[in-house]
Amino acid sequence: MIDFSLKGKVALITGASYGIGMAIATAYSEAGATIVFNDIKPELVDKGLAAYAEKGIKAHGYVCDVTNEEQVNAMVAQIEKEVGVIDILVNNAGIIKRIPMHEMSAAEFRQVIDIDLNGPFIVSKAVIPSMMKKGHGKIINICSMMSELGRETVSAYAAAKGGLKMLTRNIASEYGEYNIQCNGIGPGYIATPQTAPLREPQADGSRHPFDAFIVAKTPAARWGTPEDLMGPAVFLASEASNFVNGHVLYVDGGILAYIGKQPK
Ligand code: NAP
Ligand code: GCO
Repeated sequence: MIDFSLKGKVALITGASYGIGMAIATAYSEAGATIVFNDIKPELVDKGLAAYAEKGIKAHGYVCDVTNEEQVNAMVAQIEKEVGVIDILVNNAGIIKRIPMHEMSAAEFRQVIDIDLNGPFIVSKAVIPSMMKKGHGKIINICSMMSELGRETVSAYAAAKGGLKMLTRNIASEYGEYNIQCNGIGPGYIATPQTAPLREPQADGSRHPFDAFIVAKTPAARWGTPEDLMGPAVFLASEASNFVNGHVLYVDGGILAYIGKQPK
């Protein structure tokens, strides 16, 4: 019997007050897991808790900055006490800054690397010892198209998400023998607040050129939704993927397979 169930598991999804993180947490809850999430702002945690409650999910929310090792260690200890040992970690919290590289300050570059790459290192490091003791664990890093591709203005984000792909492979290499699987999900272009500026209609009501560009670039001919990530995230958190390790599963409607529309 193939086992996609997450019954009895405790899942921590970082930055999951809304967006992709919330969709993944909702899927995990539907598959039977107990949901724990954090966010950097208390008001977002409250908003997240209310949104989960509305869906009938009893989530546990914590205020914690993923770049702050002390806060992360304290949160993980508190979760272990109040909810249980974390079986599944999804490193979802992330930011993007769209600034041409020659105009970007080193401080701005560092901030993106800090949240999108150092954060997953810090949170993974905090949960791995208990996973090793328990004899199993799943770590899922939310990567990006930018783990593979570059584009104008996203140098820091691409550097961080490319690094996150390699951190994924390294965690898989280092802890596979403890029955810990670490994989990535590489979402394509997903309609969330993070990408809202790329979809904003023009002053004359016409489509944002980037919006039209993405639809043309995606064989599925549409933006993804957070719900598109639910099935792949459950697969990578479940026993069904126990021999999948160090892989990045791109959920991109086919973008990475496609050379682009040929000129008419
Ligand atoms: P989002 O809407 O911006 O959500 C990210 C969440 O992380 C927010 O709640 C954010 O809080 C939180 N966060 C930011 N910094 C944090 C910190 N230091 N500590 C804890 N939480 C923090 O993003 P999303 O679009 O749902 O994306 C989620 C993940 O998927 C990100 O890693 C993103 O890079 C990745 N991704 C997104 C897409 C896409 O097309 N949307 C595609 C590929 C990958 P604030 O609201 O306060 O910033
Ligand atoms: C951008 C986008 C992206 C996506 C995503 C793609 O400005 O190009 O925000 O980078 O959000 O990560 O997978």
